[in-house]
Amino acid sequence: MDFAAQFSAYIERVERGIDALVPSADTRPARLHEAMRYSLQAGGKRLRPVLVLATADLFGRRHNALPAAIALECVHTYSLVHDDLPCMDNDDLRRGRATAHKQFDEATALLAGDALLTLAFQLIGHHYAAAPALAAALSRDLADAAGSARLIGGQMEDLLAEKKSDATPAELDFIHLNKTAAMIAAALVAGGLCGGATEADLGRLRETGRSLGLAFQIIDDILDATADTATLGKTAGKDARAGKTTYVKLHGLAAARRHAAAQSDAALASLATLPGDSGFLAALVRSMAERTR
Ligand code: GRG
Repeated sequence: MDFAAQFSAYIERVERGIDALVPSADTRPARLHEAMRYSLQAGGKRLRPVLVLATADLFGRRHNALPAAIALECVHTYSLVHDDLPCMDNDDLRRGRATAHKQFDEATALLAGDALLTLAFQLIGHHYAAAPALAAALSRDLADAAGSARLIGGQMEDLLAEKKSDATPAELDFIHLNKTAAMIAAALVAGGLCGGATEADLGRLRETGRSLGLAFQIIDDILDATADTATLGKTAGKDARAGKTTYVKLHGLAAARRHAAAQSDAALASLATLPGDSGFLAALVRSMAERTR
């Protein structure tokens, strides 16, 4: 199967998984479950759940990785819903649709985000109950990636950095590593855990996620500066308007592109140290380096 066909097959599994594993829209209270599904089913690139599934396949898929993949997408989507709220980034558009608080209201968006975060851990607890060591490792790793020192900590420092126009490269690295790379690394590790990867390979997956995450965020900054809102499905040009410190602002577009390419190459190099055929994951890294949204 070529990359595009394999990618579509993974995306289809993710979409079916979301439909099957997230409470139906008529579950009481319907408004809350509608809002959770609205944000999850708006599309998105599905990078994190596809990373979980493809990495589990690389290691032989010892356990069904789909619930873990949907758990990762739930945490990611909650972070987007909360990031869009008026008290944070205050955005009206996400994944080509009205943001959750615009479509519903602020309180519903806040609760839908809370519920998505909680659902992630429900999915892990329920679906891996027969493999308690795996359930514990998945929960621990996801909680670490999403917690106050990583995803939420990165978001906190990002908000603090917005209030000053002179954030340093080291501060920017902290933000990128925690706000973006932590969840990407967690996706690779969750796939490795479901596939039965060794500790050494889990370390290699973490290393891959760090580099892929940095590349992904630099490209996000480049796209914010160069692409249009319709293509991105979210408001473009926000960083420059807010005077935000980004790779593009600190180093210029050409250097930002070189940094992104170097990080993608580093991700490919660490992928190459893994056992088995990592061709699909390598093609995914390359497609993320070339993405236009
Ligand atoms: C509110 C705890 C909390 C965290 C918010 C995700 C986030 C942190 C902020 C959104 C803004 C941003 C640029 C985050 C960096 C990570 C990132 C590039 C997220 C967007 O991921 P994509 O492009 O989104 O994979 P889709 O919609 O395709 O899933």
